[in-house]
Amino acid sequence: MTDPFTPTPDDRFTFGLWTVGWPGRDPFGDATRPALDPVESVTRLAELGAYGVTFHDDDLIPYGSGAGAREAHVKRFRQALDATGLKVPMATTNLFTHPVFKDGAFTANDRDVRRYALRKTIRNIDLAVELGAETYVAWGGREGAESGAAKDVRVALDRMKEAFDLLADYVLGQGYDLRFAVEPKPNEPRGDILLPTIGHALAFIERLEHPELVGVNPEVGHEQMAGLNIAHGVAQALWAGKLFHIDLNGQTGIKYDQDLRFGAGDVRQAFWLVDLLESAGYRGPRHFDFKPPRTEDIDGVWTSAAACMRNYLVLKAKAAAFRADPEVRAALTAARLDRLAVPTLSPGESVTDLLADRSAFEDFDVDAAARRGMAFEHLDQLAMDHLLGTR
Ligand code: XLS
Ligand code: MN
Ligand code: MN
Repeated sequence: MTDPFTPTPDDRFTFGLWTVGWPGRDPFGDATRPALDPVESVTRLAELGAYGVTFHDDDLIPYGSGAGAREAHVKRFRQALDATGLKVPMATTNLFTHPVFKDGAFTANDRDVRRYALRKTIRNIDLAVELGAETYVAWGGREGAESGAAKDVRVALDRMKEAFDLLADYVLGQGYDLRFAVEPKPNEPRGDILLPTIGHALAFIERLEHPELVGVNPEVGHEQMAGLNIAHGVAQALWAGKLFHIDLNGQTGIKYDQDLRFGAGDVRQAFWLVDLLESAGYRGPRHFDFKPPRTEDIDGVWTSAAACMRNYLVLKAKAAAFRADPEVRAALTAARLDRLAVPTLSPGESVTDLLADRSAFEDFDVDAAARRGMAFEHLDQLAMDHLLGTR
């Protein structure tokens, strides 16, 4: 019997080259694994059933490569893509490793650094489009500060807007079919990062000249680093029509960015997130941005990558079983989810009508309404039973 949790390209699972390729260097220790050739990553990920790969410019073309070397790296990569059928739905820029970006890229205090960051980004946008990418992620890891006066946040946001406006103009001018996805993160590597949460990013996007070209790329662990509920954040992004991409991984609470494999960490939030993505009909790639722990050798890397996809498919099956369970349907009705879907005012009803409605206030039995239980615990326990495999 085939394992029902074996991924296929139809599942649209994608991985960053920097995820499986992470050699395990952290602030306290050296690399524990050798560098991984992007071509090997493409081959192995295809064998595991992935749909595509994504990259930062410097993951594919080592920083500082000359024109000839650059061309050779791209050619080998393209050949591996052709041989395996893997796609490149997204790409992004490394604007954080080189010391020149120590005070940020689009919002660095130094104007020449900002201009360089824009050029580096545009160069990789051209390559991303050539390779078929539809989404360009922008994670501003170094856009931030460790101290108060060092960054005038309002002015820095002006510069951030300037950068996105310019990039949107560029994409439109070139006739590219490419949208941007801002990736929020509250901190690390900066003490505080600008656009720290999904909500901050959504508000920022509305101030841009081309908001239609810009959405978000929420990362599970990043919202959880801020103590937030990732499923709620993603739901708001969906509500705003702004879920352009997603970074799936695992995190246990408010601490450093753990980048655990998807499903590890807060498994309940992972369950609700998969339930949301699947029931909302999210069509984009399911992109894993995780780091196989530095305890692992290369076999452990592929075990960890395969587990990201397996856990997604297991949670997808469990969420579907939860939604299809007749007792869950009854519990949803008992919890009055159907009532939430009914608009608070009737069609055509005005505020004057509401004020005239004595049943809404004067005759409303507040105490009786306050006594009604919501029956949420039963509903949640059914979800727990599905998740734990006891239903
Ligand atoms: C780091 C981010 C990064 C982005 C892409 O915390 O998750 O990997 O996804 O630059
Ligand atoms: Mn992360
Ligand atoms: Mn990420």
